[in-house]
Amino acid sequence: MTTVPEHVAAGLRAMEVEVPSWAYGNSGTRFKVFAQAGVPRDPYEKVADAAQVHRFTGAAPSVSLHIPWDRVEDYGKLTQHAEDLGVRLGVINANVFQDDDYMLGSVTHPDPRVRRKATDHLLECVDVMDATGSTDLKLWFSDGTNYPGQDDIRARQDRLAEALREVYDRLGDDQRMLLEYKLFEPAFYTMDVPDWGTAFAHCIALGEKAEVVVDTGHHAPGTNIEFIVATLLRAGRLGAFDFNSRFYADDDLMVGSADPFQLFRILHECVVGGAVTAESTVRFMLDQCHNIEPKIPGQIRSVMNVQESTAKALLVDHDALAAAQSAGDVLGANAVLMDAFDTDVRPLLAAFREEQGLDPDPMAAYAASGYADAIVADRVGGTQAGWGA
Ligand code: PSV
Ligand code: MN
Ligand code: MN
Repeated sequence: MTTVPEHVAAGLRAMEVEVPSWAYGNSGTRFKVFAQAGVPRDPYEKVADAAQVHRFTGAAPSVSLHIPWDRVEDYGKLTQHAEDLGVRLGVINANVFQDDDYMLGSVTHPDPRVRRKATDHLLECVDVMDATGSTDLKLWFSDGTNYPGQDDIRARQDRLAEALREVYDRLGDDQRMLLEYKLFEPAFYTMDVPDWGTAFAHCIALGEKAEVVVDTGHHAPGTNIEFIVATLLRAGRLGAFDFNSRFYADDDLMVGSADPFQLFRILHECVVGGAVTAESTVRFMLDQCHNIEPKIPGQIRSVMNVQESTAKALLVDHDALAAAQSAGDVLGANAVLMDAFDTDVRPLLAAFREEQGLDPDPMAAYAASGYADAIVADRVGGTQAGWGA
């Protein structure tokens, strides 16, 4: 029987992955949405599916909402529903990118009427946080331009700063603003928050309650994401991750599927930076779509992938690493890291799950549970994930 070192168990207990409500709805590319049988018809059913991921992994106790995709009449009822199912509502994601008014931008739009409408939506999201008890507001803006000269780059930054300030000032003492950046798409010449530096600059100007979100799919190919993570952790401004995998752009594939080594390197920096502890305020979220694979198993697999990379990062021998680094032993230091990465942690994770009273094989346990058949029988006419809905 594999024994789980206590510091590894403590880190794994601290690694709580937040799942996105939109992962459970139908999704696709701009070419085709493939409908799957049994997908949720409303936010209540999305939360129910998210609860299955926690039931079998024990590591996904919260679910992010996206407003208006998950708008409901009674947020207290949805909060209670989540609690009844053993999970809680997490980050509230604003959506100012799916309205005709936002063609030229939302909070950076040249027209003050559109800016007002967008900012009002962000303020509505803070109201939702008050109702659900969510502590974090996540902001991603599709704002940007397609052509040089289309709009004034600096004026757009001023408009962005003004809107962020208004929303920041509305936050309660225990609430945070998490600002997400993205290099390109849907705008192709300039995005108004294209990179961590722009997000960081706005967060610094706003105050301590503003932190940066690193979505792993939002960088240029070859970008050293773990360096960004280390830098933000060092500055105390890493608020959260949107985890996913990509081969090309913002592919939103399962985290750890395209490049498990990159995920390990990112999580190593998180361990070094103290982000994988019970006291950490860094949120580890998934932002994925399961276009061709079944959605709940796709989420379970993703949580397991995060756990595997976390376990490997926790196994790094930090004393040996520090000794090799200070001795200038380049190959020795690299070997310490690679030893951890090359460890097969699956038996360790199986033992960890058994210690928690879980099935050691979450994928098989979910498949055997009958839940997938039950939702196909129960739910007729599932909706899209939000994209195009
Ligand atoms: C934008 O690409 C993004 O990563 C933002 O986080 C959105 O809120 C999310 O995708 C929607 O899936
Ligand atoms: Mn994202
Ligand atoms: Mn994205």
